[in-house]
Parts: sequence; structure tokens; C-alpha cells
Amino acid sequence: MSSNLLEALGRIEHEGKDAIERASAAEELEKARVEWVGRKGRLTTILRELGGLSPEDRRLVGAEANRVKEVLNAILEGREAALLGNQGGGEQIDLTLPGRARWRGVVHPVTRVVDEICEIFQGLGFARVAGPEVETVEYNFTRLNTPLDHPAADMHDTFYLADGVVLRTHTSPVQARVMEQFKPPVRVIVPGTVYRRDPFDASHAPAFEQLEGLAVDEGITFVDLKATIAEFARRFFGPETRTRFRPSFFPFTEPSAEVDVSCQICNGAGCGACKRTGWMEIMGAGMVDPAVFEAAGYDPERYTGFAFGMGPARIAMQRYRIRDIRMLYENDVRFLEQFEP
Ligand code: 2NM
Repeated sequence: MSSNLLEALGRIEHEGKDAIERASAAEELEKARVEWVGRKGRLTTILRELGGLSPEDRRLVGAEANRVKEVLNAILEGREAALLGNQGGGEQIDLTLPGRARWRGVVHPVTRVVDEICEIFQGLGFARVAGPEVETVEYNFTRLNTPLDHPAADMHDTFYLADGVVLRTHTSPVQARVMEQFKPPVRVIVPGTVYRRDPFDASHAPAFEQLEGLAVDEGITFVDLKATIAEFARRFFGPETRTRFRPSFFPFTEPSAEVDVSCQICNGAGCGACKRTGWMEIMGAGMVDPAVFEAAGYDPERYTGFAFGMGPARIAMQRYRIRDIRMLYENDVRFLEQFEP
């Protein structure tokens, strides 16, 4: 009887050891533990039969069963440490798990362009200011030499919120408010969202960012305008950048110009990005019309000044080679996360 049990214990020691050593994952090891030394395991079945033995056999088989149990438990422990990696303090860390990526945001490309441009003009003595997006027809149009029956007002159709109250179509009303509140010399740079009844297509958005500047003092000339814009272009696009002015029209400036910079892609040689012209349009500008000074309460005989306006989204599209303006307004993270923080 006792020799049968001793033989069985020998097999348990042998096969249990095998099973434990073969376990290649924590779950397999736990399964082996339950099967061989668990409460209903193979070793326990032997111990249950001790009651039917003579005292002498019981001592013999009992001692052997305990020895086998200790052997198997020692192997189990060693195997467990090897599988889980014993990191001290009992903490089990699986070094093979991938790390958790930290979520990090980026500055929106349009915001980045706005901030960079404002910083350059701040370096040239301009103060960054903001004003209301809900404006009166008076400030948005009338004070800027654009009565509603002026043909130029057609391009600035907008959203009427109440009689005489609109979503601003440009940031110029902020300049009108600045001139009303401060005497010259005045130098301001004004970023902000503006609204127009435009389609939402690849090159238009009904709400977009604008950035305008204004400088007023005694003796300001077109030379100051050209020099300021040329310096801005060199600081923003790079020191080799050339600037060109083409005659244009705006109701609030006279004379007026469209401003181009040498193409950033081909450096003026002509390429697909600049439609073979070698130039990229970046803004409109001009000398402030005396009628605007009149409306602001400035003496147009004493003061002159220049103003300019640009679209940071358009500039971001040129800089980052974005084909569709809507990508800048959809807030698709797959698009936005491609930009540097
Ligand atoms: C532009 C182009 C030219 C402009 C004019 C004024 C103000 F208030 F002085 F009349 N602010 N901004 C201006 C001039 C804006 O945007 C294309």
C-alpha cells in the first residue's frame, strides 16, 4: 500500500516538475500550480489517503509527500520570478509592454502664423490690440469710407444680427476705434476673426482670420510703408525675400497696392506654387485715405499714415503647402498633429 503511494509521489514529483518548467506564461504556471499542489491537486489526493495507513506508513508517506510539496513549491516560485520579473517590493512589472504615449497638443498653424507676424510688428514698434467681432455698420463700413451703397461694400456682404449691427467683415473697425481713442503717433497690429457671406470652398471660408496694421503720424510716407513691409517680409519669410507692390484699390486707402513676395518655393524662378510668376501675393496695403482720418477726428492736413491687411490662413497655406483652406478649420487631429509643437 505505502509503496504504491510512494511510487505515485515519485511520478508527481517528476511530472509536476516538468509541467512547471514548461510553463511559458503566468496563466500556464498558475494552471500547473492548481493541478499539482493546489487544494484539489494531485498531491492533495495522496495526502487524503494517509488516513487509511498504518501509523508507521503514514509517517513515511507523509514525510515524502511534504518533501515533494516543498520541491514543487520551490520550483514554482523560481519559475514565477523568472516569468514576471521580480522587481523588488513584490511589484511585478512587465518590461515588454509598450509605453503609454503622452498626449501633447500643438499650436494651430494659423495661430502660429498670427503670433509670429504680430511679434515681428511688435518688434517694429506696433502694439497688438483686439476689438469686438460684433460691430455696427457705422464702424465696419461708414467710418472706413465705405457707405453701404458703395460698390466696394458688395464684396463685404455679412451677417446682420440686428438693424445696423453686423458680424465684422474685416478688423479695420478696430483701427477706427483706436484712432477715435488715441492721438497720433499710433502704431497697431490687429489680428482677429472676421465674417463674410462667402462659400466654404477650397479657397474661401465664411469665418476666417485677418491681420491688419495701421501707422499714423506726421510725415509718414509711402516709403515708410514699403520699408516696413519689406522688413517684415525679410523677417517672416527669410532675409533674401524680395517685395513688389502692384497698384490696386481699397476704399480706405489711396494710393493702394497688392503686395507680393518672391516665391518661397522657387525663389522667383517660376514654379507650380506661384503659377510660374515667381511671386506670391501676401497682403493689400496703402496710404490711409484722408476721408478715414476725417471720420476718426484726425486732421488730414496734419497726419498721414499707412495701413495693410493680410490673411494668416492664406499665408499658413503657402508656408505649409496646404491645398484646401477647410483643413485649417475642420480641427481634424490627424491633420493638426502633423505640425510641430
Ligand atoms: C487692407 C488693405 C489696405 C486697412 C485700412 C485701415 C484703416 F483703418 F486705416 F482704414 N485698416 N486696414 C487696410 C488697407 C486693409 O486689407 C487688405
